[in-house]
Amino acid sequence: MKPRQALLVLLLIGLSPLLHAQAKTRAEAPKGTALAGSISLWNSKPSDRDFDLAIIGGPVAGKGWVKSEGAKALLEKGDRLSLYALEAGEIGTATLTSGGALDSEKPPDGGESWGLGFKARLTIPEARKAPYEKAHKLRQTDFDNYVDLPVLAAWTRDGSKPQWVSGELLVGQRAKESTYWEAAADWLRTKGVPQKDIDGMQIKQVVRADINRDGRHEIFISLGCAATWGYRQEDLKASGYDDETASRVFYSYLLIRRLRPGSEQVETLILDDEPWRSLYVCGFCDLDRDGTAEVIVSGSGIDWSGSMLYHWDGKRFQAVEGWGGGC
Ligand SMILES: [Ca+2]
Ligand SMILES: [Ca+2]
Repeated sequence: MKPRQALLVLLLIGLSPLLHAQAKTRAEAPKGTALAGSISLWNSKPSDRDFDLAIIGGPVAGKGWVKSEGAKALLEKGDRLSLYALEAGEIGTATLTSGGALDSEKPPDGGESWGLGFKARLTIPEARKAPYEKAHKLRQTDFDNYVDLPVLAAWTRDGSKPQWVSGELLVGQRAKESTYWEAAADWLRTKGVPQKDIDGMQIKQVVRADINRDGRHEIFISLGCAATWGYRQEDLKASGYDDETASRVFYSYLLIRRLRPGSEQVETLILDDEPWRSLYVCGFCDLDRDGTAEVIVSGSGIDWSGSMLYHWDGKRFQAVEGWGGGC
């Protein structure tokens, strides 16, 4: 072997771990870098003022799924995000008017996640005003025409259009009963919830969408017991329930009902089962472009209000959790 050839071989041997590491990183990296967040429009006109925009997180090439601090470094003042209402489609843009701020240096509960918030100015172009008004009207409640319109915000690093997927709000704020009630009640029975507590179930939201584009709908059902957690705790104590029974009486779920892919069998997947909070679908967007849209949700509960997303890892939905701010 000539000296130059030997040098080349040595060089390649020296580089091989690096080349291998790079190949491995690329294979594991999501296909795009993108982030999702949410804004809640509480009875406000978009031009009224700056809004609080909560960023949850998203896939980052070479890093996998990031949240809060990892997402903070990607966005800066002046960046624009696309805004989507569940069924109305793109309604406009949010332009960041501040840098990102974490709700706290350390999560107050010692957990892993903390909230990332920005201020944003919203722009609804003339051509999108009609869909925006339609979405706004759909969220009007019987309570003094109060409106709570959750809006999905999406950003891609390469500037491409976010892969938003439309949903259909089947049961929302005005719903009193639902054709999904029986299906949910059947499912609660399998969980051992006593009948008298099933009778008090509330279906809070039902959303239909085809998030994996196989031509079949996934149905998202948010349900819970009618009474609030605090009230029921005292109620149960007075009634002498033991802990095990109490755990079945308090319930709050975000479920997916769907036909198992490649089968005609109905299956129920649990996205969230924390009894102390209620989660609602805010929108769908395929951030990592793997063909299945992520589910962006928002909600509130005891000492908690925030937004999260779920991504499909091929076997189950994995949560990326944020807290505080947003809708
Ligand atoms: Ca589907
Ligand atoms: Ca995806």
